[in-house]
Amino acid sequence: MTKPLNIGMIGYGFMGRAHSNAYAKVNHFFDLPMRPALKAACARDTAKIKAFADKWGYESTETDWRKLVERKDIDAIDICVPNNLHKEIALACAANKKMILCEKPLAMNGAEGKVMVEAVEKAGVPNMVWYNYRRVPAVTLAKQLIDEGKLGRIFHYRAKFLQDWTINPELPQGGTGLWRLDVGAAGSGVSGDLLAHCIDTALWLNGDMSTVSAMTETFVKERKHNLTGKVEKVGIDDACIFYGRFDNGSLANFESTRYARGHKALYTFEINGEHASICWDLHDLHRLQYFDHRDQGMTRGWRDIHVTDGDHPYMGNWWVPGLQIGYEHSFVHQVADFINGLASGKPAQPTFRDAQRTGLVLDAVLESAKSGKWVNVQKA
Ligand code: SOE
Repeated sequence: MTKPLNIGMIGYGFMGRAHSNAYAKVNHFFDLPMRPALKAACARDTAKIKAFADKWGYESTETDWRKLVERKDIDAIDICVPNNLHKEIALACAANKKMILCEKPLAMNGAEGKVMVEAVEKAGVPNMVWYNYRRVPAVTLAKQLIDEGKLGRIFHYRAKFLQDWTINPELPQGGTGLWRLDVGAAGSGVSGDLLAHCIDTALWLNGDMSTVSAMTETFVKERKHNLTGKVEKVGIDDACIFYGRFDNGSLANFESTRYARGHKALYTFEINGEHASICWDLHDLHRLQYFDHRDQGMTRGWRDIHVTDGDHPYMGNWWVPGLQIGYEHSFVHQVADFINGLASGKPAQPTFRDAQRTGLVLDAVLESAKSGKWVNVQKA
């Protein structure tokens, strides 16, 4: 029998569903030495967590995360709650020797992240942060092409994450579903929520960043707060644009906003190297655009790679060539990699330490937006 990996899930929102789905499916498609067992789901609202547990097949429920973290029958805790709770829960997990799979961003800021990295490393507990887009096969293929040197020297890295769901000034902030608008719960706005993804992918594909210059804007300055019932100042950034330099000498150009009418989750990146360029687009996530200047002149042009062949990353585990997969599969891949990392002793990335690099870029971006000056990125 495959060994169980007993999961305790904290939270039941969008990410609670995405991760639960991954735990449930992963062994159907990947040959792994362990099988996630959905042991317990936890949230304050008894009725809601019972309904969630029932729907996704969790064996039991808890309404106090501290109890869950202390349970002897749990191996790994999945933190799927607003960002302001990540640190406290992660520290308790480390103290109780639980593995941790933490939703992104790792923490509210770099200072919190540092404490979390130290705690998990001191306790020696396996840890990972859910930057899932690394495991979209087309993005993983981009990584392979870059690592093989196909692009040569990199000149430009351009990324955007555009949404449009907060344009309505009547939309409240705070509470279930809307905590991302509440600076007290989220720490920041689009920078921590959306740019965090772009930065994680960029650091993975193109290495560390040294310096940034940013600007942010909050278009709607006040919103009703769902928890207090009062109209309160909005503390998050609604939009953030920044430039920067990578350690390899290439230039960074990043933008994210929730005010790009018509765009729902348009995460795109483009990388320009001396020999070749790569483009990727979340709305068409199973494709990778590739241009190679070394191709024969007459037929040189952008290739539209349908990333569905058996030799493409992860794809040999799914259907047959030509049949694409989607968003939820990136989470399945991340669980598979986490389990293989436990077995091999080579931890799946990003660990807390790796994700802290993104946190430090975010700190520099927000500081630069505030001061109007270029800011150096601290080294993790
Ligand atoms: C916000 O709308 C959001 O759901 C983010 O929180 C996720 O991290 C991102 O992947 C999609 O957009």
